[in-house]
Amino acid sequence: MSVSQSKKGDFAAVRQAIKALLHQPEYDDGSAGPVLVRLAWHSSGTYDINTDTGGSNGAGMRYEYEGGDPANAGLQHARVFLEPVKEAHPWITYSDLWTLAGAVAIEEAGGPSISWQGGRTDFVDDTKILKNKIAGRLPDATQGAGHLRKVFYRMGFNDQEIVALSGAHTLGRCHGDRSGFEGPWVNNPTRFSNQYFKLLSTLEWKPKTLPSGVKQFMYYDEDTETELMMLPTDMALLADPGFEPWVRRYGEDKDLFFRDFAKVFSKLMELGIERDAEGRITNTDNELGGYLS
Ligand code: HIF
Repeated sequence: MSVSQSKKGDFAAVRQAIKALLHQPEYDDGSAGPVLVRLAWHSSGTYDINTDTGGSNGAGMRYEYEGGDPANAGLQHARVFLEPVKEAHPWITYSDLWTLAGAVAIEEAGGPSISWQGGRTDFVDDTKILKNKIAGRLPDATQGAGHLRKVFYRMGFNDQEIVALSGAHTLGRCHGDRSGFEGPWVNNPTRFSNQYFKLLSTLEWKPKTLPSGVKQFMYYDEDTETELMMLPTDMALLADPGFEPWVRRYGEDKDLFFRDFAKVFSKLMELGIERDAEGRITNTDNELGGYLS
């Protein structure tokens, strides 16, 4: 057992520890932030409003059934970045740590402040993950608008919220050895902005088939000599009459995007969580429940 560097519930100390590891000169574009945002979202985005299963309680990706979901390929990098934080602050649950890391990464990349509350509990084994089949629930980037609606309506989001969330693809990049897709969406992928919407709605995107046979969309930016990319699901936002007006609005109005994004990302982190009036989680997932009370 390591000695805790903070008292139980001192999330400010954990925030500091997360901030301190974001700068990673040897990794990708120099920041661990984007992959931490992806970890936070994939840990929450399994929620199914109809069966009230999945969501950000549990940290089920530590177990093979959910961790080995092909949609989660590459997220071990994020978990490895965070392991020293867990060792230094062993009282925090993985489910709190992963969601908090996503929120901190967005804020530190210059994004809006994300309202975040703790208290999630971790599964002690994989029983619930196997019983509820918590895999295969995340979106497939080769699909179109119908698939996006199916997956995000299942989590309880509407069209405007789907588009607002999508702005997170300003951060980070695709990796051939993780998803099969390649490249960043924007020129400065460690800076949170509404650039994704601007580029999506104003540039001329061309289909491109990678040597592996994977199909994506590309734009070659001559100024920076960088090739930018969009996924088929990103392009689907532009082609759909319910999504497209929001793409344009967020491209034109950064403040509106930041406000709406903060709300919807916070909602994403709370999927599957029920709280009482004091903010304590009432649907804990194991006998370690309510660790803050
Ligand atoms: Fe992503 N996303 N995402 N995503 N995502 C990838 C990478 C990131 C989808 C597919 C992919 C959201 C929605 C969707 C981030 C954050 C969010 C990759 C590349 C794929 C294929 C993975 C790799 O190869 O490393 C699909 C189909 C989505 C439904 C629209 C969210 C809104 C945009 C919910 C979201 O927050 C982030 C950040 C990354 C970059 C990760 C990195 O390692 O840099």
